[in-house]
Amino acid sequence: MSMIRAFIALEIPPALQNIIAEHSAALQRDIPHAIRWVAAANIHLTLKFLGDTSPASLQGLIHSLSAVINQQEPFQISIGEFGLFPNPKRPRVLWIGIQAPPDLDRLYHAIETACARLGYPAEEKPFNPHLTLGRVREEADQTRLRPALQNYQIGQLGAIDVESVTLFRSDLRPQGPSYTALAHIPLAQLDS
Ligand code: 2AM
Repeated sequence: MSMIRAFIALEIPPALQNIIAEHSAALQRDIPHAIRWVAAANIHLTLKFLGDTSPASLQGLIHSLSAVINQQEPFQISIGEFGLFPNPKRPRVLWIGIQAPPDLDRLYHAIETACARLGYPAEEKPFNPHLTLGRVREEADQTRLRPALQNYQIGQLGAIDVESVTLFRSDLRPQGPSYTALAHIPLAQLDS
């Protein structure tokens, strides 16, 4: 049975994806060819990269995730400001930051623990929530890239109500990855 490349993420509403894409397009005019940009519809906040997962294990995975995600109350996050991995001197990944209450960290750790119980390797790096905008090409001229990124101000872009977590399937294709939502797992329902 062929494996599914899976990951768990928060979806970004299309209106915000489009605002982000406008910034990518503006930067692209300044630094053409330097960055492989993430398609607007593919921008998300990764919580856990699972990698190869057997289709037979998906129902169990969704069940275990639901049990912990259902315990968390909805919350709001804001997005804005640039960041660079691993450092601004030699950037490899360009991202937009997340401003979030401790709820996001709690959600992340609950998912990490549920996945560890199912045998997925624990993440070694500390959680650094971000939205990847693009990845710097090997051949990019860093002397042009750095000032362009440092001079471009992105500011605050908006807020997102986090009410569910999405399990995604990723299919790698020559023209770029294709992401398909396999399940939307809701946070706790608030009494109205
Ligand atoms: P990102 O959030 O930094 O972009 C789907 O591949 C998502 O899982 C990507 O958005 C990616 O990171 C994240 N991811 C984390 N670890 C990964 C890995 N080892 N291989 C591929 N993607 C990974």
